[in-house]
Amino acid sequence: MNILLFIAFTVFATVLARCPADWNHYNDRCFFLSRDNETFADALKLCEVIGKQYGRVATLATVDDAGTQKHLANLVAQTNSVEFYIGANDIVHEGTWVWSSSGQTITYNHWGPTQPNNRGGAENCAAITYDAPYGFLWHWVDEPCTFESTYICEMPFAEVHSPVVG
Ligand SMILES: [Ca+2]
Ligand SMILES: [Ca+2]
Repeated sequence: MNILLFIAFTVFATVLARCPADWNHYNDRCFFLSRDNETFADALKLCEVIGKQYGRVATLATVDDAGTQKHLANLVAQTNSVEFYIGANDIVHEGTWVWSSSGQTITYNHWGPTQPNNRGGAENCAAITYDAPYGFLWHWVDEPCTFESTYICEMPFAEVHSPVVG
């Protein structure tokens, strides 16, 4: 490869490989905490819209290991909100929890006491919540997807596109 072209591409890729100012970087992803309260469907849609502003595919947060759970718990603990939607949901098949990002069945989980309990037969969306008297220390809760809550978006830290010229 032409060395100048290589340098130009490297610079270009580097520019893309970072999180916007109000996003938080953790491993291979950027996270964004909303201040607005939305239904699960609207939260998901808004994440996608926000991501497009940066040319990336954003969705609700995929909390797929203990490290990510701990990192996000520390982040949300600095806000005034006690509940944030994440991407886990069992909308398609009751009891089969999948991530909105990939459609893959969840493997890691951090459910709070007696969760998920699908109360009233109508709890298909997951949030992380703080309710110490009930044992929720940013544990997961399933709740109606129509509940309006703050939410966590995620998008890739680096997404390499072909340079667009002109
Ligand atoms: Ca359910
Ligand atoms: Ca529940």
